Amino acid sequence: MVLDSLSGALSGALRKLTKAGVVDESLIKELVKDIQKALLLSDVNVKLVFELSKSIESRALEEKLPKGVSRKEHIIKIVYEELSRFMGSDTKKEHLPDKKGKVVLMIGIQGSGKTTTTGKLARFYQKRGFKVGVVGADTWRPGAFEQLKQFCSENNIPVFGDPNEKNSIKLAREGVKFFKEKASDIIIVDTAGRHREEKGLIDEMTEISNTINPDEVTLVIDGTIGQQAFVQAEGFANATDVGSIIVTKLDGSAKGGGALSAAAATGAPIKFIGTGERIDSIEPFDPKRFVSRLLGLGDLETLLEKVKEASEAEDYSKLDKDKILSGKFDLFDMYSQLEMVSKMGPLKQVLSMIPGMGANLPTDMVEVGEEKLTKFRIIMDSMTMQEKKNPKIINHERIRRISRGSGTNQGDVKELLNQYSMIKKFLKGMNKRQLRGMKGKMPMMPPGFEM
Ligand SMILES: Nc1nc2c(ncn2[C@@H]2O[C@H](COP(=O)(O)OP(=O)(O)OP(=O)(O)O)[C@@H](O)[C@H]2O)c(=O)[nH]1
Ligand SMILES: [Mg+2]
Repeated sequence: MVLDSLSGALSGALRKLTKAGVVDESLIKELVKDIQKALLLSDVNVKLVFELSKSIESRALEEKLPKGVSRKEHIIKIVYEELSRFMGSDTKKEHLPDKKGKVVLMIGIQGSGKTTTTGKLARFYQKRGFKVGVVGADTWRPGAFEQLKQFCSENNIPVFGDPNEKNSIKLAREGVKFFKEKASDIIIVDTAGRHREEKGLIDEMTEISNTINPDEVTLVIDGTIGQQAFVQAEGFANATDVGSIIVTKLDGSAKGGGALSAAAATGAPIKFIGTGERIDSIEPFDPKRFVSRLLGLGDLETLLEKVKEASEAEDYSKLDKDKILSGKFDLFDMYSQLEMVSKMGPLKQVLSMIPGMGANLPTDMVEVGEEKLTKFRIIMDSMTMQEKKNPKIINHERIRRISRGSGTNQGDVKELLNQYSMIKKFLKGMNKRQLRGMKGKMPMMPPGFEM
């Protein structure tokens, strides 16, 4: 999951609280200390950590307990609220374009992820039914246009550009004009991150901005730089009117907490986060949901949204949540499940959104790639209907027959069956109520969080 270690440490701190006998001042202080430690390890700025812990501590000690709420619940709520605020829950953000022909200018330093994020954003809007257009106005990076075009072409996202044109301002102007004439809903302009000198980069960015007059300037920041994000964001904000921020590479970054809190501290809303190299690895950033996931409280809404999105993309009417959760599912279900999950992103990432899964996901839940899916399909084609409906009957002899019939080896067939029983066992163990109870405002407590 995104920010694995921070999430583990924070949910560990909360678990300690819920397991404790009495809640007194020293316990609260210990909780605050644990949270401080977790944040500092994630490269959050010391001053920010200090401010946050002070407000958690004083609220936890001084606030009157609302009726019907236990002291522990109240403290968890405070931690949740304060951390959400810390991640920018007070800033207003609208993820969908608020006007037709909206022009978004992407800026950021070299390698921050502008080009990748441009494609991801275009895909995000395209999936939601918007007509998108992408403009490549990076004339500095060798092969910049090719990179952008290649990333977008898989999904038929139209890209405007010219690898031989050296004038980025002209490209930006013509590209925006081109897509406006095509009545695009949203036009995203990718710019250069490298330049001979920093001043040149800022000048070019300002000139492009003045020429195309974007509705929104989006700053892309590399999440692996941690609290340095603040200085970088301030630098850009001084030169241009930064309307939103996207923090990338939060997958596997140990400093992600620092980057997010630093970006939030600039006051510009963080609208999206990048969670991988694939075109679908982008998530709208909602501090409340994010923090609830970070704390191991689960984020069912995001999960359901993703499920909905994937099933809308193609019709997976076969998918029956109750059937899956009860563990009574067959190889057909597994296949459509895996197919859907592969559209949503790594399985582990998806599962981490289920309340209670938190950081305690089984590490052997492997990611199933496209290639493997194809192989699984071929193997399944060589199975009888009975075998697909009831994989239990597949013994050694049948495995041999299936592998021969599908031109795969026996290990492949066994892998498919292992995958099946692992997922089945895992889903069976999930409590249905865990999924249903998440509708309220306060996130549900995972198991082991006795109140
Ligand atoms: N793991 C991971 N990698 C990312 C993410 N976003 C971007 N990258 C990778 O970061 C590298 C740089 O991304 P680009 O999109 O080319 O960055 P850029 O800002 O356009 O770079 P310049 O054009 O040189 O300024 C690429 O290898 C991307 O695949 C992310 O969210 N997660
Ligand atoms: Mg680029």
